[in-house]
Amino acid sequence: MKITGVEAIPFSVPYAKPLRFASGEVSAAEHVLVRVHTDAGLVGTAEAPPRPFTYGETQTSIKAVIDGIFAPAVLGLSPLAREVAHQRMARTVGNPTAKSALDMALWDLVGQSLGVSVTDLLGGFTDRMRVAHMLGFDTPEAMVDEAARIRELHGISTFKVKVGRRPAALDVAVCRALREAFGSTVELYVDGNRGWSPSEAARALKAMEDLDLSFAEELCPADDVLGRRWLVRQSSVPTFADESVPTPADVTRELLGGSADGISIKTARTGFTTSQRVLFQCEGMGVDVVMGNQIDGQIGSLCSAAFGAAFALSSRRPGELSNFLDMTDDLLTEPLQIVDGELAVRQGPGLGIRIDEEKLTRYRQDR
Ligand code: MUC
Ligand code: MG
Repeated sequence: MKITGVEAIPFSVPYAKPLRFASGEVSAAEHVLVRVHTDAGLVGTAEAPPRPFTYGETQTSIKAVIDGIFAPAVLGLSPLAREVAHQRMARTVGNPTAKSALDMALWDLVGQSLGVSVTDLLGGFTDRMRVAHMLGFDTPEAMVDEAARIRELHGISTFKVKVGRRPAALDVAVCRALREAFGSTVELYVDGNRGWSPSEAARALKAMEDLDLSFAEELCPADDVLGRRWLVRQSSVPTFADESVPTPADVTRELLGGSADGISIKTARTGFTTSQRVLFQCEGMGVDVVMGNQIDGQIGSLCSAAFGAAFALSSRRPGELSNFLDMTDDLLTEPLQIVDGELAVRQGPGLGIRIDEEKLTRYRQDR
């Protein structure tokens, strides 16, 4: 089987409710659908969600780098030759989301050709993931209402609270309101998206000391090298690295430097091949992971779940797999369902993605 073509299709689906956080805001899923065609007639599929404010990629840049550089680099290769594809793509630095979508589409093809799911191909640990839901910036009342609604509708009881506003008292009030409203029936953790300085983060963590937070993600920027180490040393909760660790080398740097205790793995930015490396690296170093969300649509969430469920360590914690609930629509013929706080992995073969062509025609932006 050989790769005969790669399509990068920009599409946009509006959000019902924008998601706001310290580094930006998302009000439409302006993503790129990636399809890898083969001479066997099989098509591998994945989606690339650009986050310009985080990695500098845009919908336009992702399409351009795939059309102009990555597609020509993989044409004629066997989808099994993922290491060759990666070696060729690695000549171009950056562009993690574009590379990852292509990588996941290749794994989809390998799974399809063998007749097995990607979860089984990777590790086959379980067939489902517990789900954590992200609460974007709003008033304490609105965020408590949102958590109650999501718990009622989908049985989700783990919430990641977006923090990093200034003054931090706004976010402390939200976390306190959530804990008071739900007591010990919910798990809470926070994500600052680099919004605070190390000293602001230290004060905020101290003010939330009694709230039983499971961990705190990316409270201040990785470039605050000494400040981050200082923060980690005194933090009463484990600190996780997210956008500071887009590569395995970054993971090494953050962990060995004492700047993080755990790692967020996002298939949108490390695909399956590199996510696997990061996961094994964390396992080898005895470090916790969480399956994060790059504000993926249903295709991306399905990919995260497929990876998370494949391994013991990545399925241990609830994964962030519910951002698609904020979208008005999506491209799958069979929408994802979160039931009793869990998302089941598609049984495949491959990733089990089937695109509704009528919806793609409606939302694609290149025609
Ligand atoms: C998160 O965990 O930070 C926000 C920006 C991004 O790249 O991912 C989201 C969620
Ligand atoms: Mg994060």
